[in-house]
Amino acid sequence: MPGLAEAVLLALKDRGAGEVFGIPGDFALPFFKILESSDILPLYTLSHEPGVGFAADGAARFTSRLSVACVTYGAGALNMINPVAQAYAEKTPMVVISGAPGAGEAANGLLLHHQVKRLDSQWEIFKELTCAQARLDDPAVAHREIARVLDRCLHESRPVYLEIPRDLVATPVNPVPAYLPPSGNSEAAQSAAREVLSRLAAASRPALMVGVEARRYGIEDKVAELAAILKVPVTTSFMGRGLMAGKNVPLAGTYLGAAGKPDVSAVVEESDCLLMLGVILSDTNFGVSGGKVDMRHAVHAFDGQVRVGLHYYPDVLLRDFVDRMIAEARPLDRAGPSAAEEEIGALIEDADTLHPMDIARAINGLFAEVGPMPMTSDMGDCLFTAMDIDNTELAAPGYYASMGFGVPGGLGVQAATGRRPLILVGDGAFQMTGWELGNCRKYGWNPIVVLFNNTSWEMLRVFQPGPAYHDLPDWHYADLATGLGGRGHRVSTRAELAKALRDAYADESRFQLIEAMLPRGAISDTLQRFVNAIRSLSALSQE
Ligand code: PPY
Ligand code: MG
Repeated sequence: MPGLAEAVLLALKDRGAGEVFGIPGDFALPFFKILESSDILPLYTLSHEPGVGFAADGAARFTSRLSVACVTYGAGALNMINPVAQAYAEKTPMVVISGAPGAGEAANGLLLHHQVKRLDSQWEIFKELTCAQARLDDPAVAHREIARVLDRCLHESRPVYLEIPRDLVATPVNPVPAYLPPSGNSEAAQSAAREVLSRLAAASRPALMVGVEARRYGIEDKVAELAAILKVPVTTSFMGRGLMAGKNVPLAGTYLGAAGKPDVSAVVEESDCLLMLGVILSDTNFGVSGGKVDMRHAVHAFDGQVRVGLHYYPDVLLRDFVDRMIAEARPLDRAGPSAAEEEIGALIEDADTLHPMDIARAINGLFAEVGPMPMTSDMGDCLFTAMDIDNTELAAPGYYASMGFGVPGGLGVQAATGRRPLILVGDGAFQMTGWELGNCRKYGWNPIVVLFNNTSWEMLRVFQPGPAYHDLPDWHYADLATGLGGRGHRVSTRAELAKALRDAYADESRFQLIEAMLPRGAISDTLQRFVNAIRSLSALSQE
């Protein structure tokens, strides 16, 4: 019989986990020791727990597999609350493993270090952030508890929480049962598919919007197949930007409501039957549409159910629903107004000052030459700028919108996929988690980081012009790269940016930090439309 820690690791591996991100602490030391000596999954340590959570999140988004974030009790786990909350909101299957006090340790009447109010304060907090939890304090049932929690993680594609008392890590437990795929109601999937197909056929402007669940449940190819049969315009949600990249589906673009390109918004808002597959119905995905999407004529397949107008089919797996649609779909041949994304043109390599749109142009130029790289983006204008990078795999916190994801998320992508990522981040977010780049050398990671340095919390300035606290000092980040084990490039002109990108791409020996100096107030076209939209909506509501 395996010991408890080993049983957890074997079950994780059996369910597809490829690695563990973590930071140890004394309550977690016994688990970490077994993690290393058992050699079941590789361990990547980072510097601060938020980085651990973001790295695991980035890994899961790219691989569509379980990711693992391992921390110690209290000071460690509570440091990771925000990334776990984001993973919950944005549906990433992250397994949080926390060390915990041993069974006898609570009995001596003293407060234990790292304890908040009660010994189970952390448990209560994580209950709110995860979709299933287990405290593995009973070796007789641990195998079933581990399977229950890990299976839920995959079924719901949301974080789960496992707490391991430090004195039990080597206690023998029964082998964990194999993964049990979800069943779903196939009859409901069939009826839903038929109703939706007939609604689509009756519509004059049917359209498809693809959201993150398509990636989470690994069915982008099926969605592409369905789109190819139906021949209707295809869009992605804001969160889903980067989905269907390289899938040979003519993509009209990414829906951003009034912040988006008008022809893409028209496809969605003028549709009389919008089929949303795996789309998170959030304000960032829909809010700036000013209520223009008519949900009574829309179909929303999400979180294990299919909503058709005002009724819904429960217990329908997205995969089954799409399979049933593929089986019976007929071409509708309503290609719609636009089948290709608008181009922003090539970068002019001259001595002009940089604008965010030049960064999009420069990256498009690089990808055209060398092929696309997997991307992560932080929150801020870098993410809005990414909307003008040709549709390329992109993971970003477009809904929960935490800062700090970009750099550690990208490291997670490289750890989990072995692919060299391109990371977009602003100076504000870089100050939070950019230092995790110092861990690249240890693991041979060599991301290219494009740091949008406008010496501001520029996006906040956009929401609330005026206050001086939006100004950030110029820390000369590129100069710090050498000390962290990478190479820095500070660029202020379009020609310098193009050269730095090429040099960075050619130098695979270490991470590359391209610090793109941007004037305050220079914002991407999308952020500008976003601002205009918000202003005109708030003006309308004040009338
Ligand atoms: C996300 O950002 O959460 C996504 O799932 C979108 C995505 C698209 C392509 C690659 C990885 C993630
Ligand atoms: Mg900034």
